[in-house]
Amino acid sequence: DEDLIATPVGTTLERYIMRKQAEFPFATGELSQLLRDIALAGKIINREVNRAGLSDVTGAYGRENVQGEQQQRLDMAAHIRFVRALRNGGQACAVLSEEEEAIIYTGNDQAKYVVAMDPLDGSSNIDVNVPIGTLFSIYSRVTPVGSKANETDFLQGGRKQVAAGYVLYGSSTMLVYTTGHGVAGFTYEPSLGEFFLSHPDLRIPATGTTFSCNEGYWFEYPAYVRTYLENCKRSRMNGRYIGSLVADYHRNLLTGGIYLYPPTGKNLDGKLRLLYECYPLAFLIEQAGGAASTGTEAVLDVTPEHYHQRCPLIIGSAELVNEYLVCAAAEV
Ligand code: AHM
Ligand code: MG
Repeated sequence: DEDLIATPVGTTLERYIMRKQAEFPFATGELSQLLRDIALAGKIINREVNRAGLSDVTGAYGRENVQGEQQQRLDMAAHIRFVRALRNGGQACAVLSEEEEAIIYTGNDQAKYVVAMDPLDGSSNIDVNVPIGTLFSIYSRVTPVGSKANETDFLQGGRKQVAAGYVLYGSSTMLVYTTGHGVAGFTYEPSLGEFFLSHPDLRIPATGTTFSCNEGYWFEYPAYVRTYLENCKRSRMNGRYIGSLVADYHRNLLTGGIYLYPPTGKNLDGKLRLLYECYPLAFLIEQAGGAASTGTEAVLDVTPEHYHQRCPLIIGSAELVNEYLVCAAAEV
């Protein structure tokens, strides 16, 4: 029977990137190569994530393994892998990572791009076998090629991103990205070691029935946030919160819904980081027809001031985000 022997046929990420590049006659291929490097890093991290449960056997991350060597925590290992892949790939001159305070120079001063990333987000979920993700955001540098990159390259603002995306290590591993011409999703076929195009043009439904928020902070939330959440419950929406940003975002992207990390009494800017968590997802959601807001402005319009700055994130189906904004405006 044909179906039984069918292997996944279709467009590989490689072929897709080549095809897209051909649509832009003046493209030099450097961004394409950078995306390939990121995909490779994603595959390597995927391999580590998949055997994370064995870390107790071989020496837990952050502890010594049987050979008495210090094992890296998995999020730190992902950081190292990523930086190495970008350094070897040659297309990024500097990298900003959640795992390190300062920017990291790759030594490729001739390269055109800088990359901000969270190499492994949702680290508290690693030990309990819950989906985790990698987030990335890419800018063309504004400093001259050949010089050392600096903070002006990273603090350009969300609207200046040239590409952004994530890898989700879930029940299957997926790479989702945009270069500002819609959003494409690829699913990893581990036995072939390839990402295949599985979601050619991802669009988020205009509305949905899922809200994702940590209600444990209920008493920390401003009154309008509680009003909004009560409205969600009154209209019998489903509460779904994994506590892994990429996974919560991805589910809502496919089915329609809203993810909220609002301000709390203690953290007026919430918890999530602007440059490598909020900006890339905001770019993706706008490209997918949805919205991302802080409650007062579009996330992509927030002025970046420093590398690890935080930002409230209300993101998902446009109609749901608008309803939140109505609650926020009524409060003032
Ligand atoms: P991390 O970067 O330290 O892993 O934190 C980010 C994670 C997100 O993946 C998730 O959405 C959020 O923190 C959950 O936070 P909380 O436990 O406060 O609900
Ligand atoms: Mg993070």
